[in-house]
Amino acid sequence: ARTIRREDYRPPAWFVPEVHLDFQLGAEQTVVKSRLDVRRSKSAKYQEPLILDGDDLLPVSVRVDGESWTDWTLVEGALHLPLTGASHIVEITVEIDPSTNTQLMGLYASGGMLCTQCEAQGFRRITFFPDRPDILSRYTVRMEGSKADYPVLLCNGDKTDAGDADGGRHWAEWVDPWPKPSYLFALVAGDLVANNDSFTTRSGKEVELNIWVRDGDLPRTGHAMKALKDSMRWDEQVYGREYDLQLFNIVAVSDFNMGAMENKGLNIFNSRYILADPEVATDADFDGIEGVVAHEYFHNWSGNRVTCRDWFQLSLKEGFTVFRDQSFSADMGSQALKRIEDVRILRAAQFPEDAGPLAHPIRPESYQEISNFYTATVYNKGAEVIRMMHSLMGADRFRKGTDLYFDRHDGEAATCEDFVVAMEDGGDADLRQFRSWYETPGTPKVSARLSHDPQSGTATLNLSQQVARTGEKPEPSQMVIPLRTALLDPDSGEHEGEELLVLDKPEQSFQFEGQTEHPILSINRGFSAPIIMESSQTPEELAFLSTHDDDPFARFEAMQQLMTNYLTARVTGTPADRDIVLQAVGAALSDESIDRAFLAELILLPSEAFLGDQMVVVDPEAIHEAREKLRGKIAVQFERKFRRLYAQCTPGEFSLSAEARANRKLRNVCLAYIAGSQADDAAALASDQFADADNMTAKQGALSVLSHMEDKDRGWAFDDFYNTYRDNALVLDKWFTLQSLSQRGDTVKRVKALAGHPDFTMSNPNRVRALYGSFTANPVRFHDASGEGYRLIADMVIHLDAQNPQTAARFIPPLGRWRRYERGRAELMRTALEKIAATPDLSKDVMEQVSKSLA
Ligand code: BAL
Ligand code: ZN
Repeated sequence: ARTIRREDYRPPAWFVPEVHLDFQLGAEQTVVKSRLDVRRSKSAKYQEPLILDGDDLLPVSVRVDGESWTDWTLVEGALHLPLTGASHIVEITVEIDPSTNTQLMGLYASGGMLCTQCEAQGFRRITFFPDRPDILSRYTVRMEGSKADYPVLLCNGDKTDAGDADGGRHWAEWVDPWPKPSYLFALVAGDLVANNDSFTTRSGKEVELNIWVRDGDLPRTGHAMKALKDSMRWDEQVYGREYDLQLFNIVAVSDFNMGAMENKGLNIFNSRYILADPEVATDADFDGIEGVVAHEYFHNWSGNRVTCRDWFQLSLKEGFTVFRDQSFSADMGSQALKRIEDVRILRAAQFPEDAGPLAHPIRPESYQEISNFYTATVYNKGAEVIRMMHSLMGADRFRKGTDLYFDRHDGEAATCEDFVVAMEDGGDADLRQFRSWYETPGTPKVSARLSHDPQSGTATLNLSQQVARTGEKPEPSQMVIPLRTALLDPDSGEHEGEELLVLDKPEQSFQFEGQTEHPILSINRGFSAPIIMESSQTPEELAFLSTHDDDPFARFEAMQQLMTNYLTARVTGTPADRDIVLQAVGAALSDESIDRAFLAELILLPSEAFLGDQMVVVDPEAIHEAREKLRGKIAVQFERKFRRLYAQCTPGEFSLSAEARANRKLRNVCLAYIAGSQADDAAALASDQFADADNMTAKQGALSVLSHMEDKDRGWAFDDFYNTYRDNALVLDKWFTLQSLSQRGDTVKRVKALAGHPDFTMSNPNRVRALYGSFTANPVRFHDASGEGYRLIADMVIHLDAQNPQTAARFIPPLGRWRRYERGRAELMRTALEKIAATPDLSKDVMEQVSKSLA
């Protein structure tokens, strides 16, 4: 496959200021007629042909300036037209078949409706077009289809006209006044009902809001609607951004590769990020909806009004928008809990990516298939980079920077560099060296050593940074690393204020006067930089921080580090002090002042995957054993405490209040610990919770605990769950997920059996992720020493690739990290990758990931 490089960017030779599209819709055949007003760029070389991208298209007819036109060629799917004038009208007709579009890119059928997904390069599967984000066009769309099958016809912008047509058909015309790139085009035709509401913007404009779903789903749209209105208000207050159309539509779709899509005025969502009520959705599901609704809404400015010049700039809109949605969710709920969650995701998804064969900078230098770069690096590390700018500049200057960015680039396709320059100009900042975050892959490591001179009362903090060497850059860059730091009094835990230390050299020291005693170092508070901190803190210091630090994230982090140090030592057979871990957990459990949701986070052990990431050579079984042993010990030691807390957290009337949610969360954590103590009544306790639950958080928590138990204990609950929710696809996904995550020795066999279950289908990405994605997130079973898990995933990828390459390629990274594992597993993982690589007709998506993983 061809490699596309950032440095090869060339401005377009032709622009398309106006587009008219006419859709004659049908599930098996849709006729698309386009009328493009094309203008040669003044800077384009004379006689550059007009090149219109196409993927799997054949022109039925081509006309130029009203005349039939046969002088065209197809080159790698694209239509080349040798045109000589400065402007032309090009009219093209194509026919497409949405019903056989299993890639879910372009126009496809899902559950009786027709919908689109165009980002990144799906529009070229609908019609011939210069399908690149720096071509901004005004779209006028006429769509016509069967009134019975598609009573609702939606497109971007505002509906300008509608009417009936012959043969039981009807039509609608939509105009989007805002010029946009083709990846933001969207169309939906289906039998849908709307949750209809409105929002008045700060300048007094009334916006109609609709969330479109299938008939029975209407009662589950309230939370998404609230999230939408909260987002609209928040973006006005925090970024000064107002909505810019009369209408904002959201449509929920069952079959969707991504979480959702920010098409102008017509967001299309994976239904899992819209539909919720307490019976079917967990508290985490509610949060996911709030975050994704906000994310897509925020794209209206960071992505749509200011878009990307090319796909190398993807983090321009994604990193920034993730930062915006994270800040929003923190403002709606708890800053501390949100930060813990965000860092957990970063460490689970991004750090491993950055340490493996698919590492790339947040602004990649090259790609073969852009779909492979919708990564945790571009999104989540991208958000961390914006967050660091926010920390370095402070909220006011940051806002001045973003104001200038939106003003200066409104209606343009911009670059990451444009963003940084606007932040510098608007926020009066010098980000010269900071730019290395955009070009450097790998997670920087920072080591911190604090020494103390009692004579002078001076504490000295020695910091150094190490950036991973990579093939692409000869010299590692020095990063600008903002570290929120405090020195805690070793007796009281108090401090005289936090400082923002900026590490921007290979080595640096910072002095603190007036320290009569050796203070305790609290560094990278709030996870102010996305780095790996290597501080040689003693278990005593970590335990101290875990009880005394006034920064909740730092407190959580200290406990995690304490547990991690103990566990990694045990895995490698090094002696380590368990009592101090137990004491720290005990102290947390006895601390009456801690919020219950925070306590639940504080006493959770680091995940097996995270522990593996800390090891030089990963042995998943040894990690599992060590972790289970500590879990069992904590459970037994504090069993009475867990039981008391469990009883105290017994829910009253269901509510989404912070307090009720905290109770549900801590109750589930306690239940898991009680089960970990091997108590005789654990199965009964979990079964009772399952049977009595009036909400999915409690139900899923109980089922998760049962999932690891024997059939006699768990069987009935899984059957009951299945029979109750078999008609609700999103809940049934949980049924698959929980079985895939079971630690039981027969999980691989069970996953194989479930693949043959009548409710399993490879054509629904949510279902595929529920069964197989969850399985790869179950380290001890996916990494079964037999290699059975690897073969299962390899065979599934080969099968899925023929149907949906984008989703198939997402399963390569878990195998791609083979070099990190002990020799036996590494060999088996590599063999699985080689089997995939040897498959004929692999997609570009899978091929790129596999070949990079084997290189
Ligand atoms: N733009 C793709 C989906 C999202 O990040 O919102
Ligand atoms: Zn996004």
